[in-house]
Amino acid sequence: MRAIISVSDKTGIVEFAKELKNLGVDIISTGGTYKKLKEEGVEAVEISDLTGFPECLDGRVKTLHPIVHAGILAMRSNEEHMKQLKDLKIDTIDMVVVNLYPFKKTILKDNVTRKEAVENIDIGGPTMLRAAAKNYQDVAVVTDPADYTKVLEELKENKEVSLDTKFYLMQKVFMHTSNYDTMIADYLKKERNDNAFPETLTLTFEKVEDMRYGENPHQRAAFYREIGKKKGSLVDAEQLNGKQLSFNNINDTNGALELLKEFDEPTVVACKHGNPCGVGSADTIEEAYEKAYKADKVSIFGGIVVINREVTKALAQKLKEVFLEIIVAPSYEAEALEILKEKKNLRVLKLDDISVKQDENAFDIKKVNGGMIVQTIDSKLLPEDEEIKVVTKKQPTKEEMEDMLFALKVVKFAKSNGIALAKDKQSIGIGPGQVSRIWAAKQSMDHAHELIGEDITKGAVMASDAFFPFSDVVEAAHKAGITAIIQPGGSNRDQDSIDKCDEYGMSMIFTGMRHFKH
Ligand code: 93A
Repeated sequence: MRAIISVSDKTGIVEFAKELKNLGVDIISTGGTYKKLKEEGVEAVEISDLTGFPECLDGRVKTLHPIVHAGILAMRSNEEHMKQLKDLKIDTIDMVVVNLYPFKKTILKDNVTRKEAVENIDIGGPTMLRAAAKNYQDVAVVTDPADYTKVLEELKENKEVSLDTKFYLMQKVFMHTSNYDTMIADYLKKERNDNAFPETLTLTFEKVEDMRYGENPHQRAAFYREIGKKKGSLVDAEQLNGKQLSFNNINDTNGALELLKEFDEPTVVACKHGNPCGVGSADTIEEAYEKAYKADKVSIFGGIVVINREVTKALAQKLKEVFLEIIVAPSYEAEALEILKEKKNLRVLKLDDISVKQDENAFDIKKVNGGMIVQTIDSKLLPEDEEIKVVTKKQPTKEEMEDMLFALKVVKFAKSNGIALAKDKQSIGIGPGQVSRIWAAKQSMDHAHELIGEDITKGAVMASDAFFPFSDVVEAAHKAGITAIIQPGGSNRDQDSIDKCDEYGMSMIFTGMRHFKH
C-alpha cells in the first residue's frame, strides 16, 4: 500500500505517518511535509524522486504529474487501466492525505494583500483530492486530521479501509473543496467591490456549534458563522456566564443588537421575541437602564438586555433584581461581573465592538419553501441629503424632534406593522407585528397607559414604520394627547392625515423612507 502525504496543517501528521509506516504503508511526501516527517524519523520518499521531476515555480508545481494522477485514478477492477499503468511503469497510490493551503487563515489576517491571498490558492492539493475522491472505491482520501484515528483503526483491524468509510471520506472531500472554492470566490467578489446578486448564490458559513434544538424543542438546529471579519456581531461575543445560547436567544439578541447600534449615547435595549419592549437613552448608562426597564416592567421578564456602555457595579445590582435570560455589553466592571455571576443561568456576554454596524451591502437572507429571497440590509434611518419634511402647519419642538428620531429607531426594529411611542428618550409604548396599523397604534397606547400611566402619552410622540392609509391613527393619537408624529408618508390619503393634524394642532413629519421588518 502506498500513501501520498501533503499537508499544510500538520496537526497529528507525524503520529499518523508513523502508524502507517508500522502497518507497512510506503509514504510519498512533498517538500515541507517530507522535511517534517524526516526530522521526526519517519521514512518517506520525496515526490520529486517519484516523478523524476523537481518541485518547481516556488512550489506551484509539486504533485501535478501523470505519475501521481494516473497512480491515483486507475480503477483497480479495470484490466485495461491496470495494463496501461504497468506499460507506463506507474504504481498505484492507495491513500491520499492532503489538506489545503490555508486560504481562510490568510484572508482573515489584518492587511492581507491580494497577492498573498492568491498565492494561497491551492492547485495541486484539490487536484489530488478530486482525483482520489472520484476513485473512492480504490483510494482512501483523508482531508481532516480528525479522521486519522478512524482510518488507522480500520487498517489495524481489517488491513484496509472499508468502502463505507471511503465513501464518507469522498463526500467530505467535495464538501471541503467546494467550501474552499466558494471562499475564494467570495473573497474575490469583495475585492472587486462587486455588490451584484450573483447568478448562483454560494455562501460559506462554518459551524460554530450544534444547538440543543431550534425554535421549538422538536426542531433540530445549528449555529453557523459567516466566514470573514464580522465585528459587532454576536458570533464574536465572549460568553462569561450561563449556559449555551439557544436558537431563539441568538435570533432575538441579534435584533436587539442591531437596534442598539442606532444609538451613540448611553442606551439600553430590552427585547423579547425579537421585538424591543423597552428602550432608553440618557446621560448615564444607569439612567438609560431605568428608562428601558420602566418602559415595560412586565415584558422584560425573561428578556434580553443589550447595553452600549460598560456595566457598572450599580447597574449590575439593578440588573440582578430582574429575571433576565441574556445581558450583552462591551465590558463589565469586575465587581459587576461578580454580581451577575451569582445568577448561574444568566447568560452574560461581552461584545467588544458592540457599536460596529454591518456593511450596508451585507445580505439579508430569508429562506422560503423552494427558494430564498435576498436583499441588502435596511442600513439607513433617513434618506441621505434630503431635508426632513414637516407637512403640517405646526412645527415640532426640538424635544419632539429628538423623541421622534428616537421612536423611529425603535419602530424600525419592531416587527411590522409597528408603532412606537416615545417621550424624553424613553420608549413608552410599542405596538409591533399587527395586521392593521390602527391595531399597532392602539396597542402602543394601551401599552403606555396600562404599564406606565394614563397621562404618559400626553406630549409624547409617535413613529410609524409605514404610511397611514387612513386618518384614524392621527385621531387615536390626538385622543391620547400625542403631539407629534413621524412616518414615511406616501399614501393616497396622506392629505386626510395632514388635515387632521392641522385641525388638532399636531405636527407631522414625512421621512420618505419605509422600514418594514417581517
Ligand atoms: O502550489 S500547489 O498548488 N502545487 C502543487 O503541485 C501541490 N501539491 C500539493 N500546492 C500543492 N500542494 C499543497 O502543498 C498541498 O495541498 C498541501 O497543502 C501543501 C503541502 O506542502 P508542503 O508539504 O511543502 O508543506
